[in-house]
Amino acid sequence: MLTVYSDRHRLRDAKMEIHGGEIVAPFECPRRAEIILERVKYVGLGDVVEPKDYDLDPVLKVHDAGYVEFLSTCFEDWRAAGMKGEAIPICWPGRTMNSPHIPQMIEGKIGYYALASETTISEGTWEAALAAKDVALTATDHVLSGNRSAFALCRPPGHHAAMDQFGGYCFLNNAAIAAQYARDNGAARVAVLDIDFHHGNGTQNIFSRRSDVLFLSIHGDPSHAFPHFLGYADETGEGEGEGFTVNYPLAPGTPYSDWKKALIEAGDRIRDFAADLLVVSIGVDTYEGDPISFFKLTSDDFTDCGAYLAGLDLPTVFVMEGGYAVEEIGINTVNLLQGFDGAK
Ligand code: SP5
Ligand code: ZN
Repeated sequence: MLTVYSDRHRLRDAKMEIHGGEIVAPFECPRRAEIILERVKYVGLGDVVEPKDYDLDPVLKVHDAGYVEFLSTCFEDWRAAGMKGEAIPICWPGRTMNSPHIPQMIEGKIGYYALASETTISEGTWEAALAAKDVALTATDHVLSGNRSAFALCRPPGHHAAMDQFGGYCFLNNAAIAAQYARDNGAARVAVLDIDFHHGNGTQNIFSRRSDVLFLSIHGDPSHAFPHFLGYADETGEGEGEGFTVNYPLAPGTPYSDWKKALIEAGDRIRDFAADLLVVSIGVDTYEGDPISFFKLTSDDFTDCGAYLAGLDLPTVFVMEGGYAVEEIGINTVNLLQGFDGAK
């Protein structure tokens, strides 16, 4: 399998995250991508290529223009306002102040465009996010041109990024950008299967009103896990999109045997949908050793999952999302990809 990778991910190197009431070093760190790349090379998964450059058009098909403008200027605006640290929201339009006005001052603006406060916008974040979308688009082009699969080693991740909100370590929704790009370049029906531990609230937000993109997510029950406010089983899509959003929230402690039942149900839905192309939001924070999650998958389970996905027999783009057991992230991610390749 081809891997698409860019060194520019290193430009996303935030110094802080709010976790458990403390300021800690971010779980989502540059070493994650380095370790995955090392493992890709070590096992000889396939060629590793740099991404091509794409402009903002594919981004603006799924994200709001004001949001994109905000992301591209946030850090400099923050510094210009005299702020010393990384840009971080402290106040946002919560349930009791749901006004449509977008504040001009960066502290208000960042609150408007944020869905969580653990994630800062640091110097270089925008450049890294742009590179990650190039990685996802290059991998998608590889599959659209007739190859069976490709691995987009994206960093920062994307699936929490909504049409006009960032958070959960995500800024641009790489998987949604890839899915939309596939729609615009020959694939009539695209399925996005999100197997990161966390619900893909951003991807759901982007496609919930559409019937041409099927979104499915297997994740920690939001009643117990981030992102807390989306990902319940009764969210099934809206309007035209009714029936094209499918959520599998699973309980704390879920082992692979139960997780796989949800995977098989999701696979059946993808078959019924008759997708032309599959985008897999691959997170390995479902691993038993993950520091912020609560599923119990083992490293071998990822291999089995990859083999199952190969059985869906679809052109497949893997887009990297989460996984915070950093020392094992390479083994777990590449096991899944090798499981897919081995089952051909
Ligand atoms: C892409 C991705 O995986 N993003 C995840 C963002 C999660 N950020 C908030 C994590 C809060 C974890 N709280 C865990 C409490 C464990 N005792
Ligand atoms: Zn996650």
